[in-house]
Amino acid sequence: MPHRAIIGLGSNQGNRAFYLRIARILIAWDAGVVSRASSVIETPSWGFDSDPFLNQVVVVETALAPLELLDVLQSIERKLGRTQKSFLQDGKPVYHARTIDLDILDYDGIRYKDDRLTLPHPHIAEREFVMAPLRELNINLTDNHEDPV
Ligand code: PH2
Ligand code: MG
Ligand code: MG
Repeated sequence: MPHRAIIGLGSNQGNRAFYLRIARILIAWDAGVVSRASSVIETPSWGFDSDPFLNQVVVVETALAPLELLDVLQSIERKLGRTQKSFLQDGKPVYHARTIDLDILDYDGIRYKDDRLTLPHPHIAEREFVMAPLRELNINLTDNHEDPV
């Protein structure tokens, strides 16, 4: 039975619309059916000083387990030229401009946490660039997940 994963796409380097479009195609190729897609919106970079982003949220019906899906998404990020990973410095995230960022926001509503992946994505509620596309798709991820992960 397929699982429902919700994925956030972001790009703020190079031909942003092209990277989002190719990412959707590679997701459909490697991960499953892209059953829904929000509009692509332009958003100011949040949490660091950089160029504006194009952001989008898609729903994917996938047979992959969460960590398999993460492997596939990271491999697509590498194929599309993503070079640097975000990391923590003194407990605060340090972000870089990127050709493509693919984040699993939710996977069947499950809670999960290890070194590589936290589900649901911990910063959904505070990020308008994620909340606006979710509202457009009528998906509410924040009510189900009120307690901190
Ligand atoms: N992603 C980040 C940090 N800041 N800002 C916008 N507007 N869009 C993003 O996708 C984004 C961000 C970390 O992944
Ligand atoms: Mg991100
Ligand atoms: Mg990411």
